[in-house]
Amino acid sequence: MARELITLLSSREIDKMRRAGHLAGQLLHHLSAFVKPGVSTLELNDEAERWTQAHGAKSAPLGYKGFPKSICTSVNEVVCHGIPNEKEILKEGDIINIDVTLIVDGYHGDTSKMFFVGEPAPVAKKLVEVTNECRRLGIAAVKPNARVGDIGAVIQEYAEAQGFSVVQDFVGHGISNVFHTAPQIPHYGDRGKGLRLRPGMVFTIEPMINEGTWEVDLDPDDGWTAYTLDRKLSAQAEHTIAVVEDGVEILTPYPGEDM
Ligand code: EYL
Ligand code: CO
Repeated sequence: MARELITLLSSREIDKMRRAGHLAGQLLHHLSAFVKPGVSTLELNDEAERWTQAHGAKSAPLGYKGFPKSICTSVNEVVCHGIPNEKEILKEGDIINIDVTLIVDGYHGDTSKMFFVGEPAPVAKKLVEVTNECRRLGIAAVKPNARVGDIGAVIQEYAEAQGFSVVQDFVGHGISNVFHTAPQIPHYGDRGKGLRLRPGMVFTIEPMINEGTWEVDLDPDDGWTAYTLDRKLSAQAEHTIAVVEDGVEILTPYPGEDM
């Protein structure tokens, strides 16, 4: 495997990542109050864009590779990159991932979280809990001298032990003053393999966990929306993290949660 150049961020740059990341976590928390039956995913998008501008930040997804909206809203069988739409109305029992990326002072904070619309079915509740635990375990594997494969291994082992599958077509990514850069962070793999982690590396961990098959299917019309191939449920949880001397720092904390 070819060696890639991985940028190490200075503590000044990590300060900027922290400011962008904390604001992104606050935006997710703000949007949580709007998630209820009868609300369209476009309304969530428009509230996100309004709040982002009011806080002096910029939405990174808007216009990125032609993406048409400010956030991704991925409901039920949508794996990721769902496009907010006025005709998509949340209903009782839905699960939705809201994925936000803010730019503050040139640096990016990228985070996503699952929300329940009313009361979830038991399998939906378990899928979301397992997905949150996958993210927690992946983050807990991060420290200097650990390897990228350690992250994927703990996520894949836990998800599969719980009877679910790990999406392979989308991975975590380096992030800084650019939205997506090296390294890639698969949410599957082998312990002890891959890039060795060093203080100053900053990347996302964003496992997508499926109820059924891990295979995905891109929407042929919009070219963005990824569905589960079997149209069973999918969930995702994302943080931007920094490798620090004594372990890991979550740069996108969700207010009131330690993860
Ligand atoms: C834009 C562009 C196809 C996002 C993320 C929006 C989506 C699909 C072409 C990653 C990659 C968000 O938030 C993200 N990762 O956590 N592309 C993204 N787009 C887009
Ligand atoms: Co994201």
